[in-house]
Amino acid sequence: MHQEESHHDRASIGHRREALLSFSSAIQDRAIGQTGLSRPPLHVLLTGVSSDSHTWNLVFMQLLLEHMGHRVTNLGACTPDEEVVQVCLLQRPDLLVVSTVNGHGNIDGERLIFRVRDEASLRDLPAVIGGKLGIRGSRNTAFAEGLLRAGFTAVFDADSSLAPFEEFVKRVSGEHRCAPVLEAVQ
Ligand code: B12
Repeated sequence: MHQEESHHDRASIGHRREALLSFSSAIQDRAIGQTGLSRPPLHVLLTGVSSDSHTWNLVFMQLLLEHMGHRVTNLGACTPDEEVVQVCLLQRPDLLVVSTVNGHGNIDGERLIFRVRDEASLRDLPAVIGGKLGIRGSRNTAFAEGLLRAGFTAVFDADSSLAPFEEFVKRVSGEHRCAPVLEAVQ
């Protein structure tokens, strides 16, 4: 009787797993259909920088990306650099989005992206930073060049509209899929 039950349990777990898989693929199809995405959603890793305790910027960015049809892992505020790197290595997101508003973003962001690019397998990961990059208001754009040189793929200032960011995400979604991790053998 006990054995029968466990056989039954296993069968029912199998059915449930199948049902879940078809459910999640239905959700994905629906997401693609509803958002007009012609490709599967991106997995976006969203994070604040280590010193920044602001959270509404992260909530806003998560909602924006989800509204575009993408899947977001939000690491929240004050995330240590090492945690961002480890989650990138473990989860292999398609895009890293760093949001910062406390004014230290140009310093913390530069240190973070140096650390990310230190990992050979994360060198090509599309990674952007945006928000209030410093404490110079509209002159924060001056930080963009340094952040790009440090390794970010794109930099967005809070004063500009979100359209360029949305365009960028669409480009990543169309042209880049998370490649299998194949490190170049020299
Ligand atoms: C609410 C608030 C707080 C709350 C935060 C509560 C919370 N849970 O988040 C509290 C009171 C805790 C707080 C604390 C501090 N704050 Co404060 N805070 C604000 C305030 C009033 C609103 C921020 C907010 O929630 N906005 C709503 C969200 C949705 O908008 P957002 O953050 O601006 O994000 C938008 C853009 O920046 C952009 N964006 C953001 N990230 C990204 C990323 C990408 C890729 C893209 C494309 C766009 C983008 O898109 C978003 C939507 O438009 C702002 C002033 C203001 N009016 O902006 C100051 C402000 C951000 N804070 C400021 C400061 C200095 C601090 C403190 C350092 C103060 C202190 N001395 O303790 C601390 C932070 C300490 C720390 N370790 O970080 C300054 C930052 C200075 C600067 N950058 O020039 C501001 C600008 C106030 C000011 N005018 O001086 N703060």
